Amino acid sequence: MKVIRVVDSHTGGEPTRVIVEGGPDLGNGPLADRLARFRNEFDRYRSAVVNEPRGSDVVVGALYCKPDEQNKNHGVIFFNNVGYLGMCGHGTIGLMATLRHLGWIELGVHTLDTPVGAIEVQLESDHSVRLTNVPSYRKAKDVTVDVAGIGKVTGDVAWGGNWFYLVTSLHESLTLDRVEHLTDVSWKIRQAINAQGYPEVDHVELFGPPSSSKAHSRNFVLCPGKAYDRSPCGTGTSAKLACLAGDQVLAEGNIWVQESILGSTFTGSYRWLDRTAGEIAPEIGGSAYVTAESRLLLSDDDPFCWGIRSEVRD
Ligand code: PYC
Repeated sequence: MKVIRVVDSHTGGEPTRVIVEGGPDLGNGPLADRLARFRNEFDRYRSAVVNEPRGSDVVVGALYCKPDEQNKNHGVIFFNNVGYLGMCGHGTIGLMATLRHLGWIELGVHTLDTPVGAIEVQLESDHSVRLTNVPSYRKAKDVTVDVAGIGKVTGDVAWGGNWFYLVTSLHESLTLDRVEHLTDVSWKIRQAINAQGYPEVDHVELFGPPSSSKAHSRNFVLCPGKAYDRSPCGTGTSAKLACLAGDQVLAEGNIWVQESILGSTFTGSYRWLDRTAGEIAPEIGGSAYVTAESRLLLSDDDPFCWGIRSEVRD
């Protein structure tokens, strides 16, 4: 029997399950190499931790990699019901709250290695985190796609640690009772943008007016495995900030408050890294709360020991 120790948290309603002990041994090279090993040799651990019967499509997993002699920084690999994420904003906030809960880190600034680059994370209190994300940029502006049953949809393709299609032309009402419809629409949009020369896009984001007067925008974010993000999405907000910067809608240093479909918020701002290339350093702030500490039991005689592998439905 294998035992995996995990700590669960949520960030603006979106869950993160951090493996703190008993995960696969990926060695101690660069995080991108460790991710390749995870994917190629130990993928069943991903499924065992986040998929049913122990998890659900909504859970984002995080394999925490302790600093060691060779790697002085904390490290993390994020994953979900269908694969791996480059970076994860809500997951980073959840990870920091988890490490604080365990007494493994102090308040202050920490460097966190991810497969797509190192980020700087400031733990401001037991729950509150501010992170400077990987350099983010817009790859293509005003890309129009013809979406089956919907018609023409326009948006921007941008990187914020994951790839996003940020829809600008569609004005759906973003309320929780419409999640099934929003998922359906976003999934069709994802298929259309993937077919039209952007196969890398695995998140689709819709925008609408916020419900709070303190926020600037509300979003609905469809994740790669067809779950929707309960949080405002840290990497999605980073991609959005790159577009707002490029369009001169938000000035360097000014605050953008992004509201999720639940009404939870992240603050965002940015610093220019390269104006010509449209590259920014996004800063994202949010809070997370620990919800459970568990020991996952993996026994060989359990037919669903390694999780129910969910294929993405079409
Ligand atoms: O916060 O970056 C994020 C994120 C990505 C997928 C779910 N949450």
